Amino acid sequence: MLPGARLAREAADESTAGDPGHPRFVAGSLGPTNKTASISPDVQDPGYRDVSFDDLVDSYAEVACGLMDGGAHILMVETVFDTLNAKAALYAILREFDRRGRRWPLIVSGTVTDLSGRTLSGQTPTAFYASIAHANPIAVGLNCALGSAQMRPYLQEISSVSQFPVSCHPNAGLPNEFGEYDETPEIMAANIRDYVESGFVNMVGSCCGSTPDHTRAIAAAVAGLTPRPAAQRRTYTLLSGLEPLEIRPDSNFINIGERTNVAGSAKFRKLIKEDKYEDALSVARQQVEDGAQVIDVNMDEGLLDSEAVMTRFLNYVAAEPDISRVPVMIDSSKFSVIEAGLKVAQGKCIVNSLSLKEGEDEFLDHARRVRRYGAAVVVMAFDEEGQADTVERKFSILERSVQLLVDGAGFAPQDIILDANVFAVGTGIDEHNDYAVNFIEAARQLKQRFPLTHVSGGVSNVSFSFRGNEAVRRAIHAAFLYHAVGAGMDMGIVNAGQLEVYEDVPKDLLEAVEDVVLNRRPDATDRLVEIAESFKGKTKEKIVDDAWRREPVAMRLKHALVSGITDHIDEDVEEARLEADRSIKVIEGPLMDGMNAVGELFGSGRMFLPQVVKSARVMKKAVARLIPHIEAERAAAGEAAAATNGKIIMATVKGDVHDIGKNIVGVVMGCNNYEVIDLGVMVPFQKILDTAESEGADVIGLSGLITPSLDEMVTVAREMQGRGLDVPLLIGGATTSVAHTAVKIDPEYDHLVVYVSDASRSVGVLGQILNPETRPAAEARTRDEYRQIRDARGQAGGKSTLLPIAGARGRRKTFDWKKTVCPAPSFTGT
Ligand code: THG
Repeated sequence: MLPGARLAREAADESTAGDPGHPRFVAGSLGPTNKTASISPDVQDPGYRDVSFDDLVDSYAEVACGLMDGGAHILMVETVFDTLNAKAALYAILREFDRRGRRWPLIVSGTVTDLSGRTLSGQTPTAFYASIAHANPIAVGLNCALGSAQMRPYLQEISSVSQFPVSCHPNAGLPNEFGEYDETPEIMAANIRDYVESGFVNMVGSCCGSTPDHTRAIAAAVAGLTPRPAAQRRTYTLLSGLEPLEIRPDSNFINIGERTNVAGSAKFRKLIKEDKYEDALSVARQQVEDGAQVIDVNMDEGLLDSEAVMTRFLNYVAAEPDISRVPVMIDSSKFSVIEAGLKVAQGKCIVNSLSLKEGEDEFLDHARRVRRYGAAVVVMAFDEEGQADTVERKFSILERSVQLLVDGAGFAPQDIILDANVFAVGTGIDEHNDYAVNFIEAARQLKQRFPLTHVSGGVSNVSFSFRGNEAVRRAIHAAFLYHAVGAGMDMGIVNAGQLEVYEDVPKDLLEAVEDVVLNRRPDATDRLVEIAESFKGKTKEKIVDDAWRREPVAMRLKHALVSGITDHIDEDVEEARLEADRSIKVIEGPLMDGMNAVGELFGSGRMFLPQVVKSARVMKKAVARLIPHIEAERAAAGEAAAATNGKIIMATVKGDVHDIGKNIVGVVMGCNNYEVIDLGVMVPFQKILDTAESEGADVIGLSGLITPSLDEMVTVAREMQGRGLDVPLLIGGATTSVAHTAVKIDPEYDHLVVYVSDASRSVGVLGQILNPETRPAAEARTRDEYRQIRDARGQAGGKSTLLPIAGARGRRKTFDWKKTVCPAPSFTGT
């Protein structure tokens, strides 16, 4: 029992007793924790995680129990910056509800952290919604990070997709440069009133920087307004990776990429067995580029530790935004492997598959567990007797499965995908001749009986007997899909990018293929085998878009960094190195330009965090390639060797526990060959300074997220001065700002102090201040800038000084329209 919950409950009950017309409720909060389950903090290893799903489930279970036992009326999973953390919280909570046989009302509230309009871990608002909707909350919404004005577009998005009531509790503005919140109760109340009037929200409140006066003003502003109208229950499937995938009745056939399957691709199997995960990712990327809207991942192979390999590969996938934007289908015949996969994917996944082969009890047990992870599910047409090959058995097994899933495990019909078993035809065995026909007929009946449910199958299975003859296999797939999709099949596991258009199949081949698929004549297989030879080897290869490869090398390096492509980095770096007079110039020149472009794009919201981390890894590869040359050149010039570019001590200051941003900065710096000594969180200044001295640090970096950290940073700067240190001091973190750095921190320390706005900038700054050639200019520029900021604000108060209104108007920009030539638009209208 948590005493906090108990105290809140007592206060609420007392307050309600005094005013029975307005009952008070206690919402027990479960925060995001200070670790992220979706991002690797280790430079060397994108597959590594600081915290596991199971760890998170354990601690969330403890908190949830404490809150429920303490008397909280509602549980609230809030400030979700990484949806995988939230899914662990929901897993713990839903499991506890099942154990107690009772539900508490739930609220789930996400956080859009920057201008990219995504969560920190890279999900769009709708993708986030898809990942948590299984918890059936009484409200879903957004809180923190943004002020009431900035939150508008994201709330609008949540409101447009949510079948649940929508909540919002923004900050009182973004913290200003001194960590204060500028939105007055009036401003905030007016913005929130607008959300209600626009029909976006049902529940309102406020987060960081708000006061009881804000709450009062917000309550008054919305009193008597009509909340957002109740939304209809969603009936369309909504899956997600970093981005949502909605499947509507008018959606075209959904392609699920089959190649990331150790049993279905010799190439993929080899790469996984040889531990070549980076290369294995390219198989996944190719599928997505070729149009797969979901990727099927299967690691079932006798000699592999399938659970471990599934975990590791999906962790790698999570670090690749161009792959992880699509949902994952976790394919295994072993439930423990499926669970391992579910524990590492933040999106709404598909489990492939469950079946009745071990009976109803196990089926239901697995189904209920899948529900707690929030995944959709594929059911195969198997039962206690084995796999179904007749239409009747396919239909009756799958019908029974749907009933169990809906009534027994609480699945929505649109979260169920029926697989009526695609078996190979053209095998020469007469009993197999109707396999495709039976699938097609079962698809028709199933889609009619369960219109919201999907019908799927493994398309490449059907052509197994023509292995080795790609042209004929593709023709069989085209014909099979044409008829099955016409009957009601709306998803399929396919070799994305190698689907042939039905109309394009040569007519003679098509006829022979359809004879087999539709079992139109007894000698169909013989006839197809006869003509098959003549089509062998006739497949079109597709063209890849590699125009960027023809740009000059500096542009190629920039493109690789911005797009996170490592494929050609070695050869490009080598080319740039041969053009440069010293290898170090490649880093200082084109590579740094590329990282600056990344910083620019992130700052303006056109890149999001996982993409930045990926760029840093490309940088790491490039730098690693250059290091031996840089060393050799240094030695030849008689300069001392440097193992790294410099040693950085980093710490979250005393009083503050937040370190996710700092960890990311650490990754980015590490990728750029800086040695990072991370002292962790809540670090007193003594420890920071002692370590800096004993380690001979080149730079100290301070981080903090909450307002009191700003004062603590001033203290650290003052102590650095006191001890006579002279290393540069970097300042970063959510509430820090260039103005606070210039006005409050910089004056405390005679040596260089630099504000760094985000992780993507850290390398550019370090590069300039640690290079003796660029240091003087960079230092002069920074000092100059900070002096100007101080002057503009007046040393004393630190606040900006405002001109009187007349003075401000006197500065108005005037246009002389007579002298200005306005170009005429080339057309008018829309
Ligand atoms: N239903 C469901 N899941 C499934 C299947 C299904 N998962 C696995 C499988 N069937 C679908 N995936 C594949 C993947 C590859 C192939 C067939 C089905 C395939 N591969 C080539 C072969 O074996 O000839 C391999 C060629 C190569 O090595 O490159 O055909 O039915 N729910």
